Parts: sequence; C-alpha cells; structure tokens
Amino acid sequence: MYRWWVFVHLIGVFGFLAAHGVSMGVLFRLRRERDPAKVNELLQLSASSTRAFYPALGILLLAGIVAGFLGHWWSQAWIWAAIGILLVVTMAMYAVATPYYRRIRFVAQAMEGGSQAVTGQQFDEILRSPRPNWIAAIGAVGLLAILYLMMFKPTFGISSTTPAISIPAGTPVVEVSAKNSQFDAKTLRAPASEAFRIVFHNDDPGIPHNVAIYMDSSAKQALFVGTIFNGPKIMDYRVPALPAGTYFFRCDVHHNMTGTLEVAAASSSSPSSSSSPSS
Ligand SMILES: [Cu+2]
Repeated sequence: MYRWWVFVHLIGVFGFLAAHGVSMGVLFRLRRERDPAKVNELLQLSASSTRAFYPALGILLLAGIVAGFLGHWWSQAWIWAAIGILLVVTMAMYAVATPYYRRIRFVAQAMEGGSQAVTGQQFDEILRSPRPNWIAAIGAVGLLAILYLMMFKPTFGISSTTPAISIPAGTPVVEVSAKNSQFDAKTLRAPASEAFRIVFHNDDPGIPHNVAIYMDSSAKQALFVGTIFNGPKIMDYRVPALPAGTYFFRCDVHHNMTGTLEVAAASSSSPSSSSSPSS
C-alpha cells in the first residue's frame, strides 16, 4: 500500500516536471525571439502548460501526505524540510518569473498592436534579461535538494537515542533484528503459557518496522501488535502468554517481512536465547 502511494506521488512529480519542461523551454526560447507575434504565441503556450501544474501538484501533495502517514514519516525532519523547500522554491520562482512574464507580455502585445512606445532595442534588452537563468537555477537547486531528502532521508542528528532496556531476571526473552527491511530470523521460539519479551532491534535508519504476531499467515487475528518505530532503535515488547502452537509474525509496514513463531512448553523446547528455566 505504501509503495503504491509513493508510485502515485512520483507520477505527480513527473507530471509537475513535464508541465515545467514546456514553460522552461519557452523561457529560454523567448530570449532568441524578437517577433512580437511569436513572443505572444510562446507566452500562450507557456500559460496553457501551467494549467497542468495544478492537477499534478495536487496529486503530488495528496499522495505524498498519504505516503507520509503510511510510512510513519511525520516525526522525521527530512519530510518537513522537503515541504519547506517546496514552499520556498514555489514562492521564489513565482516572485521572480511572474513580473518577467508580465512585462514581456505587456510589451509584446503593445508592439503587436502597432504601438511604437517601445523600440526594438528596448524589447531586445527585456528579452535578454538574465532572469530565466535565475528561475531555472532556483528550480533546479530546489528539485535536487528535495530529491536528496527523499532518497537519503537524513536524520539531521535528531534521531531518537536508544533507551536502556531493563528486563526482570527470569523473564523469557526473544531477540530479533530487522536490517535492510528483512528479519534476521525466520523462526522465533518462545515458551508456552508464559509472558515473554521480544527485544526488537530495528537497524534500518529512518525505516519503520514492528513485530506483530498473528494466529496464521492470513494475519486476520492479531495476538500481539508491537509499536511501529523508525530505526536505528531497540524496543522491548511485552508479549502476553500464548498457548503452545505455531504462529505467524510479520512487520505490519512491510508485509513481505514474515516468519514463524514456535511456542512450546518450556521443558520440551531448547531455549533460543537467554531464557532460563523457571526457578
Ligand atoms: Cu518493516
């Protein structure tokens, strides 16, 4: 589900960039055009392409927000930084581009209408303005910054530190790690009819995982659902006593991360980790 929303989000990004491609092309084409009628035509082409901005931007934002919730990203700095950059870049590009376009359109329409108020030389100066370079530079820097944030999801050093975990002596413990979005064990073992702990190491920076236990692989009946959290972090889950049996566990964020939990009477099963015989 998360991947689908990221997919839709990227479709919005492509639409947004394609619409910008037209107006960027016009922007640089304008600098070489001196015929007022053709300048007006180009401006109309650009204006019609900007109409595609808004639906694409809407798709981009909607899918991005949904994916932000599904991926549990809202507690992370990078997503807010990306939104901030999008806002600032949008406003900056609008502020730089709008007066430029407006001025050219005003002069070109007057000239096409037969006005002699602006000479060909003055029109040339307006069209040769360095503004298109600025507009393109702001957009490119903003796009690269957002792309970097999306790909690398930097924590900016404000990731949560690992709290000390204290587990009373004699409590059965099951350890499992997630790395590169995979569990390090396909099978976990726990004692029957006894509450136990799962010490879960999420070793994936900025990626949310959890461990949830279900009756079977249909994952319809949950027996225990661990808190979803971003790595790198360790959490200990308090799992209630389960009757002997074979259960299914998975990460609720990544349904391809699965395994089997074997719950057996303490005497008949060899303990998987530091669980000790009850005193
Ligand atoms: Cu996961």
